[in-house]
Amino acid sequence: MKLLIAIVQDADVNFLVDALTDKGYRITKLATTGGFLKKGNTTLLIGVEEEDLDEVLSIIEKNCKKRNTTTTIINPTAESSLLTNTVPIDITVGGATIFLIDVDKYIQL
Ligand code: 2BA
Repeated sequence: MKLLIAIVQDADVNFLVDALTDKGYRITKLATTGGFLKKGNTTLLIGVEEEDLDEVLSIIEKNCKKRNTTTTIINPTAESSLLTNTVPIDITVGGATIFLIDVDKYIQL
């Protein structure tokens, strides 16, 4: 068994969770915050048998969209870090960031 940790955008999560649970996959949903944007996102823990991994990854890919957003960062060329020295940058968020971990044991008591 593998533990798939998927960080997805809040806008995608309801469709994704429905698509996965409709297929019988079990999910734990955590409310999380991205370190860079400091905005809410969602982390899903999905325990999945190896033979189902490709299907789960494909469902995630279908339901998680890339989106462009703008944020501001401190201008690296500015001499001080005052707020007036911030510059806007365009970034693309998503579709999904996925960590795949081998599970030693899966126990339900
Ligand atoms: P955030 O940390 O809020 O990052 C949001 C987006 O900002 C990222 O999208 C990326 O496009 C950009 N970004 C992040 N760090 C950056 C940096 N140092 N310089 C320039 N741009 C930067 P994604 O890559 O799609 O990541 C979406 C969310 O997935 C992240 O939200 C974070 O919560 C998580 N994540 C991504 N990579 C991770 C990692 N290696 N470890 C832990 N969490 C990760």
